[in-house]
Amino acid sequence: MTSLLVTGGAGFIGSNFVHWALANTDANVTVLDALTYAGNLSSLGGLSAERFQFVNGSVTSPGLVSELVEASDVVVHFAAESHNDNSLEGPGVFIDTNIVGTYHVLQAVRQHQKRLHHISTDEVYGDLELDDPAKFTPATPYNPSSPYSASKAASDHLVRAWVRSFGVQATISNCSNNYGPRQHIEKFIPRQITNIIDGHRPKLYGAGLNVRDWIHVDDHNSAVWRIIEEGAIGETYLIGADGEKSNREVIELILELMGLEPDGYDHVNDRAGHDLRYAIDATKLREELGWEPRYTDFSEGLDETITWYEDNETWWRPMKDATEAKYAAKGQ
Ligand code: NAD
Ligand code: TDX
Repeated sequence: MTSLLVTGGAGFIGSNFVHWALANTDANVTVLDALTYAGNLSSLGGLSAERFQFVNGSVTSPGLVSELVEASDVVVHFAAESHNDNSLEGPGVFIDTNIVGTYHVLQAVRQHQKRLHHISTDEVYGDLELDDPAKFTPATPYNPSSPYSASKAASDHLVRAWVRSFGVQATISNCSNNYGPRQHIEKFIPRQITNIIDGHRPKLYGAGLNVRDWIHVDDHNSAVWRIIEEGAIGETYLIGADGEKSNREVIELILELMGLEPDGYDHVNDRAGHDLRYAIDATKLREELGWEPRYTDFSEGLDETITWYEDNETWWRPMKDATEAKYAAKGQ
């Protein structure tokens, strides 16, 4: 039986990965998570203690990371500061967690000769024009725009260097925008759903023409598992499910699915340096590893996600006022 060490497992994608892995594999899971504002222990509620344990700590603590890596077979490294808007307000913690934290994970897997899968983002490639037929591929040059994406790009480079220079057994995946249950309400889709539940109008940055390539979090995680099992060491796989939509289209769809007029939203201040469009070409993952997404109808996945937030107000309510106060101070 495989022992997984999942860093950042109390966050959005990590917690869904833990639920997915316990349901779909026979692996044991240890989560290492610092429980920052983005970590939520209730996202890991109800899991069997026979196959799951939680450790409260940081990837920036080398001794703890080394001890936990030594006790595991495979490390799945999700832990990161993940929100672009926060990286514009305070980039320092992005450098510490995303770059220095990844360095400590790499040193530990190097020392103990363990398999690593590094979770990254399509944002490392910068952005595309709206009318550009191109999509990101593994050959696209790195060109990150924000402190967040630059810190993730740096972490990818460290992983590649540790593979090449020290023979670390690692793979990397760069995924597009995820949606689904347990996503922090600072992010676009859950922010708008919870605003509507509260009787407030959704908030669109600028004109809202920016395009994101949406994928359901369970599809991201099934791809991660496929790469852990069958990916070639040293390779990078792009994960995406052909889900390009403008932000305006997404907000209109959320309003419609929640029974409101599609024009019932406000335009607010745009994000500084706002990337225009992301789009993933996942041919390598699909053809070499035979992966396929399960959620091919965005409207259906979005509807399920809306239902999750409607049914789980106790999960998000404690964060709502503080999250909105931060946005209000920036006219967003
Ligand atoms: P999230 O912010 O919801 O969760 C991050 C988790 O990491 C939290 O539980 C937090 O407590 C933990 N964490 C933060 N600093 C830590 C530290 N120093 N030590 C240990 N734990 C720490 O983020 P997410 O959206 O779930 O993203 C997870 C990963 O996936 C990140 O690496 C992110 O770059 C990547 N990613 C996210 C998306 C997306 O759409 N959300 C898309 C592609 C890639
Ligand atoms: O209220 C909002 N209104 C709005 O129009 C918010 C919060 C966002 N937006 C826009 C900005 C983006 O164009 O919606 C889009 C999505 O925004 P975010 O949810 O902040 O995601 P993004 O910046 O695209 O980054 C996400 O995808 C890639 C994740 O947060 C990253 O962790 C991941 O790497």
